[in-house]
Amino acid sequence: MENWLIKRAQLTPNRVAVQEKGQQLTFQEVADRTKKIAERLTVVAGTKPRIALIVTNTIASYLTIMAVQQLGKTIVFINRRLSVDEINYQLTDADISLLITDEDYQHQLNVDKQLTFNALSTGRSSRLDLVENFPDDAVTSIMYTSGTTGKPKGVMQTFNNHFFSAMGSALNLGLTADDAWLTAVPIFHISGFSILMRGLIYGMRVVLLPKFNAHQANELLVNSHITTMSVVPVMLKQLLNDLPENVSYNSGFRTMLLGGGPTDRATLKRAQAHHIPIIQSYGMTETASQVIALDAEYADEKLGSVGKPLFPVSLKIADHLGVPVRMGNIWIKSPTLTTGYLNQPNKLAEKCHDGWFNTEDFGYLDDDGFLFVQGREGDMISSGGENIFPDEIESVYLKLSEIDNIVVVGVPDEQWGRVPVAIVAGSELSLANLKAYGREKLAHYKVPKRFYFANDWHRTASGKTQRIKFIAEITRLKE
Ligand code: S0N
Ligand code: AMP
Ligand code: MG
Ligand code: MG
Repeated sequence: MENWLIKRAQLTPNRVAVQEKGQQLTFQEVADRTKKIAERLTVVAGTKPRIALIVTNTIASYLTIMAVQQLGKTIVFINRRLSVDEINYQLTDADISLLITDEDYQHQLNVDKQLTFNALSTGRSSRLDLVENFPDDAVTSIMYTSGTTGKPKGVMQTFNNHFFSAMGSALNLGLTADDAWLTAVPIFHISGFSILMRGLIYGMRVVLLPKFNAHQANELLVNSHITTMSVVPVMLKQLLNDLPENVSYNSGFRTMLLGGGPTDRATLKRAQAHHIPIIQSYGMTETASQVIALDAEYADEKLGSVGKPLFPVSLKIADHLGVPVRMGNIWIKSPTLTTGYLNQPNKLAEKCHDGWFNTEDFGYLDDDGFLFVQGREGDMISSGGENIFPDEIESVYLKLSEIDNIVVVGVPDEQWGRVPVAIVAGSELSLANLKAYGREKLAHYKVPKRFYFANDWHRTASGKTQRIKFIAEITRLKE
């Protein structure tokens, strides 16, 4: 395909591409500024094929993302909430020599060069011919996800993945020339980055919110022309709590795209009472965002369902081996499916069978073919749209000499959906130390919200911790 940004600037040069607070840029302006940043990057980027970014939802971040694409290099998105150790692991795995961050990011990391976005607007630059094409199968972005076993894996996303994702979404949600998509989900996650790619492909205005704040978002949704917004369940709840009874969103608002984790029916009902047009969706980093979504027509009738596969996508419910069953794993076949995990050539194949990808989520289809998600295989905890794997937390804590045993489980939480709590055994354990250690070594949202001290440790005959017994006991243990 032709270079999307150049193509866009040719087709609709004067349309607004991106907006943040009072500032906005047209597609032509984005193309011009991006070229300048890319020319500066040619001097500092070095020869490695990938550049890492720690971004917030700002125009400076947006332009740098565009510039890395224009250089023909792969963007490695780093979740800014991670601890220094966690980030260094990803920088090493992705073989990064240049990391670009905003001014607010204060940590020094294991890279040859760490620059700020602002530093790219000055300094020596070199003339550059921008890439002519965005090759279909070139990897343009990488985002890390954790798993039940081992360290986080870099999910590789190609131009083709993003293109088909944008197409599938448009064919479901529709598209008009005056669409404007409010982007409060982080652009380092696929929930946010997919909006930037849709913006380029559709010629659509992207409105960036640097920090999610329900009141501020509601003000924009009520008083300005926003047609669409992406949210995870915790954001929707906060928006509903902040929205007065008799106030509704601007008349052009047509889609609240909800995904990233399960939503309770009470919240969906509250949204209906406020006449917020919710589109429930289901997707993941590996599928370059939503692959299943509920058509607005069925919002009432199929409340609680995440809908049907988007036009380019196929779905089946099957057992581990891919044999269809009534209730079981959710399997997806889609042109948006990742081409693989960085440095782990066999990992994707292990999850695939006959071209189908096993999401490791559970679900069933009702008689009309609507998907209901029932949960997830293994121990993953979904907290406010971030995935947490107990294994990762346990192995970090086991490095502490005071800890003999630890088990981390997810418990329901009114705000975040689920949160991790830990049951520990050891000597001279102090709650304050355990918390402080976690906050240093782990992303804050992964630090167990509560610690319970156990006297007896449940093991199987072979010596394995019996997680299930601890879950049953959790309410009886002493904090
Ligand atoms: C909800 C968010 C915005 C909350 O963050 P906030 O308010 O900025 O928090 P802070 O002020 O920084 O911190 C306050 C305290 O809260 C803790 N905290 C923050 N986040 C979490 C969390 N998730 N869980 C638990 N605790 C959290 C902080 O640690 C801090 O605590 P203390 O005071 O103790 O230090 C933020 O969490 C957020 O942005 N969440 C959304 C992330 C997201 O987008 N996930 C989706 C990932 N999945 C996908 O992208 C696939 C699906 C998809 O593409 C999609 C999803 C949604 C909509 C559309 C799509 C699509 O298909 O297009
Ligand atoms: P991530 O890998 O961060 O993109 O998270 C994707 C995971 O979030 C999926 O595999 C599901 O477990 C979960 N998820 C996403 N959307 C939904 C939804 N609508 N309902 C329930 N779980 C969801
Ligand atoms: Mg994730
Ligand atoms: Mg130890």
